[in-house]
Formats: sequence, C-alpha cells, structure tokens
Amino acid sequence: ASAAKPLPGYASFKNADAVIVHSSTTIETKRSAFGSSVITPTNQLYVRNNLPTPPESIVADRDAWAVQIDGVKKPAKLTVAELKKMGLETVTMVLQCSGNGRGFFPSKPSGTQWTVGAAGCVVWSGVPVRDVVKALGGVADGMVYMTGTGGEVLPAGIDPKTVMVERSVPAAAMQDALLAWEMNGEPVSLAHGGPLRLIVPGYTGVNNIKYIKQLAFTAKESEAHIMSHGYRISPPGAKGDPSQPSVQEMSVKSWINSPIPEDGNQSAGKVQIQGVAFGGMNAIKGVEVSIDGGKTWKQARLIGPDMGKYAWRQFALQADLPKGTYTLASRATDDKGNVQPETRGENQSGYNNTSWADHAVTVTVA
Ligand code: MSS
Repeated sequence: ASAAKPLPGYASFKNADAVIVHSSTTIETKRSAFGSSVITPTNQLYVRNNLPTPPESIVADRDAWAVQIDGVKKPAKLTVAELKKMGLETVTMVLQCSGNGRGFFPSKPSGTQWTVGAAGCVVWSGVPVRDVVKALGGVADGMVYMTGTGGEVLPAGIDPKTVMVERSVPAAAMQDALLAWEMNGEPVSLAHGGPLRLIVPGYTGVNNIKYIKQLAFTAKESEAHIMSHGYRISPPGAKGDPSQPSVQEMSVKSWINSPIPEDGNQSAGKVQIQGVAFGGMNAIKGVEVSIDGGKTWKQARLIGPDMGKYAWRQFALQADLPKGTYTLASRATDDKGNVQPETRGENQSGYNNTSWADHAVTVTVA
C-alpha cells in the first residue's frame, strides 16, 4: 500500500484522518467521516481545484476583493465590502463534484477516482445575485446565460481559454444564486473559494466558481474549454463537444455511510443503517433501504433537521441483522417523483453517477 499523501499547504487545516488526499488539488471526504449531523465540517469537506490554488494573499484583505458585474444595464465593479451592503441570504446546499462516483464506473474513466466523498452539505451566506442585478438596472437585453469567471492568475504564454475556469449556467439560476463570503459560519477559506464564491444551488460543483472575479450575463455560453469541451456528458469513447449536455443540475441520489466495510465487522443484532439523500433541484420525499442488494426495500426515516431543498437529508433504518453477509443499498425519491435509478448513465468522463447499485455496500455481520 502506498503511504498517505500529505495535505497541501492551502488545505493544511483539513482533518487528515477524515480525508483521502488523491493529489494536491483533489481531496476526498472518507465515507466513514460524514457523521449524522447534516452539515459537513469545513475541515472534512472535499476539495477539487482544476488549477493551482491562488496565493493566500488574496484572502488578506477580503473586503477589498472586487468582482466585475457585466451584462447588466449598469455594469460595475463591486468590492466585497460593497456587496455586503446590498443584500444577505443563507442557503444550505449539497456541493458535489460532477465526477463524484466516477470510481464506480467499470470503464475507469480518467480523472480522480472519487467514490462518495467529493460531496458535502454546507451553509453559505452572501448577497443574492438577483439583488445585485436589480441594483444594477436588471439583466441587459438578450442575455440568457450567467457566466462566472474564476480569479486564478493564468500561466503566461498559453491561450487563456484552454485553462481558465469559466462556466455558464442558464440566467434563470440567478434566482437562487449567491455571491458568498461565508461558509459554515466562517469567512470562506481559500481552499473553498474565498474571498468570494459564486454559489449556484442544485448545480454540480464545477458551476460554483471560486474566487470569482467576473459575473457576466451573456448571450452565449463561455468559450472556455472547461465549458465548451470539458464537463460534457459524452458517449463512451467520444470526446466532449458543445453539442452534448453539460453537467449542470444535479439529480436525486443517496448512499449509505454506516455500516460500511471500513468500519470492520459488525456484531449481530440491532443496527442503524444510515446515510444521506438529496434531490439536486428538488427536496427529498423519501428513502428506501434494502439489505438484500435491492430485492426488497423498506422505507427509512428521515432524521435530523430539514435545511431546505438544496441540502441533503439524513436517513436511518433500524434493522435486526443476524450473522451473515448483507448488501446494503439506498434509493431516494424526490418530491417531483423522480426515483434514484439502479444503473449509472454511461458516459466517457464518469459524470453524474447516481446509481443506487454502484453505491451499495457489502458488510459482514459476525
Ligand atoms: N472554481 C475555480 N475558480 N477554480 C476551480 O478549479 N473547481 C470547480 C469548482 N469551482 C474550481 C472552481 C470544481 S470541478 C469543483 S467540484 C468545486 O469547485 C469544488 O469545490 P470545493 O470547495 O469542494 O473544492 Mo468538480 O464538478
């Protein structure tokens, strides 16, 4: 077995026992570390950076960070200090990388082999984008996308479009979007996009632009490679291109966090089978649990506080397990009636895996 990789400097505050360091830009939460208190602690939340992390100096004077707002009637460059006076809202949201669950694809798509831990449920505070837009006279005519640009300083000598982190979502997503400066009750850390991050609730991780330096309402999608060719749902064997769907809205998903093989053998008797479920754009209606690999299902209980439709719900099912081997699975339903599917949608890059079968765990009770 290879030795655990050290935490990179910008993420040195992470709890090393609770995470798997895949690389200096990809850190996963251990399945055993999610707990049952809904919110993922900041020091356990996963990290995914597509580029090297900007220097700590960008969070030295947070209020001075400025974001250019374009594609509105009165474009303006606004500092965090100014944004703080324009509105305030808090949203609890599942932040999940588009590639979470890639590690379950038998085709082993290239990219980080995340299992369940490129996700967490976190609380963001900031100004609603719609308030900013209103203050600047509204969206300019003909603009149909909301395009956010990351504040990384790009390497010289290469076409910026090939590396920049810039993503477009439908402009309507601004209704629930925030420009956030606080996460889990603290100023947003550099690792998670401080001083200012675009939060698009219900959309996969990549659409939540860290250290945002420009927010523009645009007539067309960004031509940055990460938008035009990256993060596309392309058929197996095909390259990404703008004609394919982009990873945007998340859909209904759940998984079990306890008991899991990592916990070691279970002793026979009562057990609380427990996990998390979320609906992406919709609230969770219910979760069923199976102890026989999906042959039969029982309704689990939703436990803990309901933090709104963009948050995940904890669920639990009490079971009495005699000695034996069990394949535990969970299957969530959202309030629009969408049911988590048995199988993954095959795609070249291993995105959007919501398969309940892939997320099942096999445990031994002795
Ligand atoms: N932003 C920026 N600026 N940069 C980068 O790199 N990444 C993405 C997002 N944003 C980036 C950004 C991704 S891709 C993800 S997931 C996320 O972020 C993560 O987060 P955190 O905080 O956890 O780290 Mo996949 O879909």
